[in-house]
Amino acid sequence: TGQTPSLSFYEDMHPPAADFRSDILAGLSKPQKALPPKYYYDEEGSRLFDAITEQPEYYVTGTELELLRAIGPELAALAGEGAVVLEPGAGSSVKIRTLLDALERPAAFVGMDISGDHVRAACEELAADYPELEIGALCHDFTQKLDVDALPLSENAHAGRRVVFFPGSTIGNFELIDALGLLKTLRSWLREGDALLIGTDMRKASETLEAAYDDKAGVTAAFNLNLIARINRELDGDIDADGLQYRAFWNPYRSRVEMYLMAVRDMHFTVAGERFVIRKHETIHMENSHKFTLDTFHDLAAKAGLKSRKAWVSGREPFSMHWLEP
Ligand code: AVJ
Repeated sequence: TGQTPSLSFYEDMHPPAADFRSDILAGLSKPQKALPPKYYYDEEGSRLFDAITEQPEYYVTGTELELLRAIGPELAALAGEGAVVLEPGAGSSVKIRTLLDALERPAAFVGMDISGDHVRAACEELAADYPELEIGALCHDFTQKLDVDALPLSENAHAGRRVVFFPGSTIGNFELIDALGLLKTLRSWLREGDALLIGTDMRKASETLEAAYDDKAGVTAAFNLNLIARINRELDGDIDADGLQYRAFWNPYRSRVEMYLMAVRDMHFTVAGERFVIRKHETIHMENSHKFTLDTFHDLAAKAGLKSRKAWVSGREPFSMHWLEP
């Protein structure tokens, strides 16, 4: 219909399908049980994550948004007129809107996500509010090659500076070796003069960190236990969630918050027809959230061939935004 905002393009690059069953069985079979955090985000998990961002202890989302708003004019100056913003894991969210609003007449936005439906809906929502912007959506994941030059954008847009936007300290969820690989991938999308704008959470008092990842209202605990419920539902499992306690602790030696579910007693359970045992006080490793200093993040970026042009640190709980260039 004439009312539906249209995208400049939608391209399905057919990312390799994730295999929930084999990933979960493999994780539960490890000597240190572990569940891949990418499976947190089913419908209920996404709702619970949104609820986490509203908890008073979880400073990450609010702090980053505040910082992004504060540095808007500086970002506009660095990006110049007619920039092209690319966002992996995109984006009808308030963060991308804040960036687009700050920039001087951006030419285009390209959203990417492993879920085609999700990225398409998010980009269509954005298109409704940014009629001047060329907006494209890509169903794509990081492990796939991407030739940005070949995207069906206008000549005018291709001439603009590329700004790859990767907020949320998502980089912190990867093991450092994988974070390096991801930075190299993002770097490969950039030409001379283009930039990666990335948000990274910083080291701070352990009390602040442990509270942020184990809020009083129990939302983060529920977020973790939701993955157990999903396994029970989708893989015909019988894990007793009441026998698992959520624990988050700051590991200063690895500069990260580590999140676990710990068994309060021995439990036998079945998932997808396979039998498992978890012993009292044994843990399932759920997620890591790495925290950086400006220096440790710059060192990592440098290994990926990215130089720091500018970094900003939020006023209250320290959180950083980095403008990196090839
Ligand atoms: C969205 C991955 C950045 O590590 O802060 C928050 C995920 N997990 N609380 C983070 C998360 C539990 C979050 N990231």
